[in-house]
Amino acid sequence: MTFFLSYRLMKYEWLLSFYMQFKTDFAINRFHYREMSQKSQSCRCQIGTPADTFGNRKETGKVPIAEIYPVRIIKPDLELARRHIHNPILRPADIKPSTEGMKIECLLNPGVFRFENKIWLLLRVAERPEQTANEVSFPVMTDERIEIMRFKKDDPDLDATDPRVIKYKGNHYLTTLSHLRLVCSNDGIHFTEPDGYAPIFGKGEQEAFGIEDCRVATMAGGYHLSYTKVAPEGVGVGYIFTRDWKNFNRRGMIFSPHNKDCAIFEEKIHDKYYALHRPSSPELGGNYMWIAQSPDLLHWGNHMCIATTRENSWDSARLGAGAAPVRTPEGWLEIYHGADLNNRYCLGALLLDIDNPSKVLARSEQAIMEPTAAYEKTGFFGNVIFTNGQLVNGDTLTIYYGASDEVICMAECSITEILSHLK
Ligand code: MAN
Repeated sequence: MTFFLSYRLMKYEWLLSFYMQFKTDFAINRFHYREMSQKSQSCRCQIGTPADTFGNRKETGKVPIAEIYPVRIIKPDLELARRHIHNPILRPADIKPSTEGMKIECLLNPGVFRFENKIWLLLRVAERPEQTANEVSFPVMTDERIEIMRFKKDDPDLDATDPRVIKYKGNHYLTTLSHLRLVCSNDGIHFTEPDGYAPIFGKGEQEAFGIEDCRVATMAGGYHLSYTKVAPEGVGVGYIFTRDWKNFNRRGMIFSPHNKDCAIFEEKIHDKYYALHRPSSPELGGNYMWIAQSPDLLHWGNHMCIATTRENSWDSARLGAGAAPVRTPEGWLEIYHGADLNNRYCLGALLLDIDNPSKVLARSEQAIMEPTAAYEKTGFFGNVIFTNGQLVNGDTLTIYYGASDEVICMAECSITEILSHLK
């Protein structure tokens, strides 16, 4: 239930979207790199509802009241990330649907790793049946089979104002079902699906609503996958181990609901494994980043909260880890996402003590990347930059990210530059 509360805030927004889009564009252009202190320069600029994201904007029938929260952006992002000119590097049309009758609506938030001298992405692929004028339909997994649920659009019990969630008579469903798909590349930009590597689908009741946002930690001996398991009973973190990407050892849920955004460190510290994770405690506390230790990657303890949301900031509503932290001479560098009350997702950085990563040495005040490109502002769920995969090559950090919950993009940063901004 708590999982769905997080979706509550962004309904009823599309009415003001054109006006707010104009305001945001205007603010960014006019005050770029300058101090801004006006209210409401940031807003959710999602254009539309589930039905209209792909072109049928007039069919919603409901004219909701906008809930746009005033958020003060003190300064625009630090402009530390250089977006690739070929962005988006992957779109839904570039990948084949997993099953006949399904349409890929979104490619999102890939895990990233090197394997057999290539760069690989483990994409989150979100599918549903082609939508029709009168019905909302979406898939769920039942007994390892995909079942399609359908509701009439004019059913008064249906609330489909959030592109990601369907609410019906007190029950919540996802509009799409996600699985994980492998693509690989020689240059990190042009990706294709290799033969012989099967998609990874949700399995069992705990993954009835799919599997999402998989981090890949590469350590001697293999690849450690931590991903979001989505079910009507709750959202938790699953763990899978593989050496060859053909045989998978599924080890079940390692962080129970409500929890997600689990990034496993790629080396042990004082003989213990470490992971960042994001439990949600909506009544007391919030959507904060925690750290935990484990002797074996399956049993986690010694939990500590290391970063909370910050009022009036780009990360005022929730935050969560990106990929595995990067070892640097100054400490562990973690690129994380933060969202404000309007569900605008940006990236920032944390620096953690190298010997005791529960100690935060520094945290970026401004975002290091925020949605400014057209493909980051508008899409299935606009104003989103979300990462859970990256590569390190010397001083270059290559960040792969989902933009607007619809397309895959890439940007590069200098680790030294990020560290110097954290001082
Ligand atoms: C959540 C997750 C992500 C998604 C963002 C933005 O944090 O479900 O997968 O990209 O929301 O919608």
